[in-house]
Amino acid sequence: MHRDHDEEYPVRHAYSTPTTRADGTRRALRVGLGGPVGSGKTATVAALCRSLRDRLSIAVVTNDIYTTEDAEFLLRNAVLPPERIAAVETGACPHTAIRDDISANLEAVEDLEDEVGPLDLVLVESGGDNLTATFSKALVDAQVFVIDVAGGDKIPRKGGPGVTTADLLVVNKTDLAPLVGADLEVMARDAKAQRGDLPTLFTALTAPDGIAPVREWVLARLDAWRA
Ligand SMILES: Nc1nc2c(ncn2[C@@H]2O[C@H](COP(=O)(O)OP(=O)(O)O)[C@@H](O)[C@H]2O)c(=O)[nH]1
Ligand SMILES: [Mg+2]
Repeated sequence: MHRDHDEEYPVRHAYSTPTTRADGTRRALRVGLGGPVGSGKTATVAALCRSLRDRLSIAVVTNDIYTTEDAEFLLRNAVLPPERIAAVETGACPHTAIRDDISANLEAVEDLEDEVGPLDLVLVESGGDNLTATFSKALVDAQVFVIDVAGGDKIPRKGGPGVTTADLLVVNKTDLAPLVGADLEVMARDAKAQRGDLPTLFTALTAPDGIAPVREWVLARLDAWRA
């Protein structure tokens, strides 16, 4: 490092992409979903699509390291028409593709907007990652971090950028809490200590309309986005 002159680093991805499209219309709200493998990110994406697709125009971008498995799951379960689902194969650390070199993801989002027309909501699912995964602000407008009770009730306490800074923390699979001895009150208390005023929601996607709390949060973000 040179001490004899001030270095000016380019400010990479520290800004949000423009909120309007080339034709002047407002672009979709982009929401990123991150979190460990198996916590329920794809299940959350699927449930959100099912419960919002009749009132919103939605598209999804999935990230997998070596496969397009999550996109195939969403296609197989017909949560959206196929032209609304795009898969990015990251081939490397999943967080690189959502935080550092976001070009493949940004291109996928922009292609969807161009190809299926004006969208209200784009969901970007990260490849399963560890507790450090965060999205670039140039890729998404808001991020959701999904953990589950089966990973142990210690996870919120362990912190990390996903848990501490995500716009929404989702603690999923509460139906399993009694089976794995997870104390939801401890998880809520630790999450509060890590996150201050940022919201934490508990879900069981196995329950009827178990996605409801997350859906309401997304709709509130969308209202704020449109305002
Ligand atoms: N018991 C239970 N299982 C769930 C819940 N949500 C997701 N799963 C299951 O957990 C597994 C991993 O979910 P998935 O969405 O693929 O996780 P991802 O790797 O984060 O995308 C799947 O078998 C889901 O059916 C839940 O709330 N309760
Ligand atoms: Mg997944």
